[in-house]
Amino acid sequence: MNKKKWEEFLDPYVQTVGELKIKLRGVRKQYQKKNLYPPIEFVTGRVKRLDSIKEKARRRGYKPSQIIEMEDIAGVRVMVQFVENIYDVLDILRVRTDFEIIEERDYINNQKSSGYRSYHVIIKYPIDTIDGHREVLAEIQIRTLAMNFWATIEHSLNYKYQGLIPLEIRERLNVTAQIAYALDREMSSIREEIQEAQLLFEGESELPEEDGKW
Ligand code: 0O2
Ligand code: 0O2
Repeated sequence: MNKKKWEEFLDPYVQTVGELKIKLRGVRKQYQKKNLYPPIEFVTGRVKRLDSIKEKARRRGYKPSQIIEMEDIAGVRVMVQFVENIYDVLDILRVRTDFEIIEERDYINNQKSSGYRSYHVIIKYPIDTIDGHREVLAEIQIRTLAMNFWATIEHSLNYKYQGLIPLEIRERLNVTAQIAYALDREMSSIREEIQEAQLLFEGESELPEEDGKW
């Protein structure tokens, strides 16, 4: 495929990521407006890089026509403060009617051997373009801030060492994965205390000024 064809192929995925980011950020805003604790901390998204798509297609032995079967070309990441919030976000996703969940991968209870933890939800997302209606696959990753910190660092190291991280660093990464897990557990144990404090803080900062000026 030439550059223009790839761009055309990726356009629906760009649209999907954009729409999902707006919708999920909207969920956070709705909680804030009601002065409720938002289970979503922040949302990011990306369309998979071309070299990464090609590498994965090669690894999986895909023919060009099978690339649309790849689940994570469109990817959205939902960061949460506490492990419990991952399940709140899942509850929110499961009742939505604007996409269909086709698979869930629980790397929270089934941590990967690398130490990676996250909850992945694969969806079929309908989009309308001037070429008509179609459905694209997208992956929503839900993780705590601690899981995100660890995964971001590990991802950069994997990139640097092209998947062959030296043993000593790998061992240290395993230790940090355990520490991130312990941090999540400790934070969960004082969750109610923290949430109450955050709501008080948010509530105060959002009080309108008397005359709308500083
Ligand atoms: P605010 O007011 O900063 O919260 P875009 O789609 O253009 O808005 P883009 O290019 O996708 O954003 O950026 P990216 O890198 O995906 O980041 C999206 C949002 O996540 C931004 O918020 C960042 O501030 C927020 N973000 C990224 N990393 C962190 C983090 O470590 N902690 C927190 N709390 N937020 C983070 P917005 O939407 O610009 O608004
Ligand atoms: P990118 O484009 O760099 O973000 P596979 O890709 O075949 O290994 P699979 O089974 O297709 O994995 O899908 P999976 O595991 O549900 O999701 C793959 C994505 O999950 C990865 O995207 C990462 O974002 C994340 N991920 C999975 N395992 C790990 C891990 O051990 N460490 C880190 N840091 N992230 C992981 P890519 O491939 O990195 O794509």
